[in-house]
Amino acid sequence: MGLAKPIDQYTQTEAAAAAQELRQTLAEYSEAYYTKDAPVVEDHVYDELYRDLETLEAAFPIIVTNDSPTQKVGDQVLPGFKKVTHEVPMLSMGDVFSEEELATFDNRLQKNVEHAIEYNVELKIDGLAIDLIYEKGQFVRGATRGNGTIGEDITQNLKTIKAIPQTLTKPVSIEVRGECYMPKASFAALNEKREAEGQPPFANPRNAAAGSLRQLDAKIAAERNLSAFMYTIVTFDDVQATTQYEALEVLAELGFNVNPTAEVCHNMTEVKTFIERYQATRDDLEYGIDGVVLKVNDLALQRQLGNTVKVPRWEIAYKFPPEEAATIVRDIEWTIGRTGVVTPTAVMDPVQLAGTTVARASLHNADMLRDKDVRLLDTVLLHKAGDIIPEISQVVLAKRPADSQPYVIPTECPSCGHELVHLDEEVALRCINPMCPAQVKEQLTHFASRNAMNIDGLGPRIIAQLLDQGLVHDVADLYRLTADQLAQLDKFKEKSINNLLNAIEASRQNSLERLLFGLGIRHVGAKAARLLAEHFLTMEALMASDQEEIMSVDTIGETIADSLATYFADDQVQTLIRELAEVQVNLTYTGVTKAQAENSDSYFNGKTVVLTGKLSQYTRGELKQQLEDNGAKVTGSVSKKTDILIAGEDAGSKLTKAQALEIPIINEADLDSYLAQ
Ligand code: 1X8
Repeated sequence: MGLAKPIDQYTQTEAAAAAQELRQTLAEYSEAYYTKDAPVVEDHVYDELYRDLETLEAAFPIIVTNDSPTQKVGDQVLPGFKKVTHEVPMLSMGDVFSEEELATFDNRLQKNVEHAIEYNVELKIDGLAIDLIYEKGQFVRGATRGNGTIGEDITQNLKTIKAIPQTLTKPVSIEVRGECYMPKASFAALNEKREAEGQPPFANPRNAAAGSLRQLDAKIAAERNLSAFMYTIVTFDDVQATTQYEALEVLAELGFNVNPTAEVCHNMTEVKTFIERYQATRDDLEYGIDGVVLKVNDLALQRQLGNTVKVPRWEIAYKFPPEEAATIVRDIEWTIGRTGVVTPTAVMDPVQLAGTTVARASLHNADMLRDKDVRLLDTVLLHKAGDIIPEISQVVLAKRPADSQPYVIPTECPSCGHELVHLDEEVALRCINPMCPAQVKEQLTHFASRNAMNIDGLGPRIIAQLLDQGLVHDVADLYRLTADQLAQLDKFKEKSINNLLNAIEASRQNSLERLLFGLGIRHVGAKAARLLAEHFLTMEALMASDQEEIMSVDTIGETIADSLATYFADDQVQTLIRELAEVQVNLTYTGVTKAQAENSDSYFNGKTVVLTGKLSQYTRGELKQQLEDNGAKVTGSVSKKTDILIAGEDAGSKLTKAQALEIPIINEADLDSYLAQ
């Protein structure tokens, strides 16, 4: 017994072979124990082989198979527990993962039934199935599901759970089933304690509940704060219930803990509403759920429908998309942004996570990578931050390969090889080579983007080609491009060539703020660019100005002033600006100045305006700008000081409030005539 040699002397191939052999042996022993009721080895033998398998799989996570006994929770042999036989087998349940499959389930049942089928819809608790037997009102036996026919007697552990009554409210004999679970709060506290004591944390509440029920020492199980919901009456001489919903009421009357959320649904629309409600609010529940269970409510109809070989025909689980998933890190990629910041991204085996396939997750910066200690070939748990962005929550240390090495953070730019540095006290790692090709590509993309020079059709793919073919080195080169040169690009025909040349041509006339923003000067966003352009009017004036004058501009502070000074002091920048002038890019402000706006004879001059609802002809930003150019002050909320509300489609509370305050309201359709006034 035990492994043939120390784990660090195994190659992956040897480990895979040894693990496969162990799985086969364990499956034979398990079959003998459960199904044949004739154990061929003592419990501790099984146990040791199981641990050997765990050791191999922990050292080589890649060799783990889905059918490995280590991957199953709650249904392995529990050495040391007495076996029990379930007179009524504990079946598993069919499951579906989409509304279409659920509709198929319903249609199939409905075909054999004259009237509309009612479903009792219940939450699917993420825990372990348990079976409880009471005689004359006294709890006498509690068991796990095991393989469905033979389970383990865990009466002593279950007796420690407050939600499981020792004595019922009536002296009846009854067998019931339900789910034992660990509340989220108990789980968090338990893991905190385990980590403080240097023990490995449980991966999730379900594993923690399983691990607790598996304790031979009931004192330990007692400390784990488990709870339970009961939902099925298996046998009961005094059955009064005719529906599943009534059965739940009977269970509650007898003193069982019954989940309060069950609802009778009369059609699939009601079922869908139930599903959507709990999918959206599951995080607020104090226990984990992984779906909902639909049960034919009529118990007589349940009996009539019966079971297939494996599962009841009258119930189905609708499983929520998983909100946490485990996968293996294959690579860590570094991308270089336009300001030279390099960002690590974990590239992983694709997994399903909350409804999408995920294969990449940002690690944000080198510090976070180091803090989380993510390494190549690590198994990691993923979740979605704010329900959208995939994020690595933790490394599963138990599955880290034995020969794993800390990930070495690069010291050189992966694009140009220039040394990477931390500027000031920044967390971000930067490539400070201004000629770095990856940065130049990002800079050009930004330059052409909508809020900058707005060159339609000049996206990252075209820019990459222009750079690769050496047609462009910096933003000034864009204005020297010819039709012949563009014809060299992949799939670029006359029409695309003309469109792009026209878009580039048009951008020469842009007002200064677009160029200032497009240059990508650190800390100079679209808003600061506009304020600076409006104040200085020309690039020349801005470049000649001192810090003090820059900081005199409303809301412009030292950070921006410093950044501009550093930027314009650079020889290469000065050359670039000269080149832009040479290729006739406009370097002056052509927008409306504050003074002009204040003197505007527009209807909106001097008025406080609020925008609400969906606009179709303008973006919010565009309309706000235009109103400000007309001398208006645009604010966010309606008050007595509001002069005008501009309301688009589907306007909500702001519209109601404006109506209540009798503030003039302008629809988008009428806006043009007011703006023309
Ligand atoms: C499993 C579960 C069921 C219910 C809740 N949570 C579960 N994990 C329920 O019926 N409310 S039924 C069930 C099964 O039959 N395997």
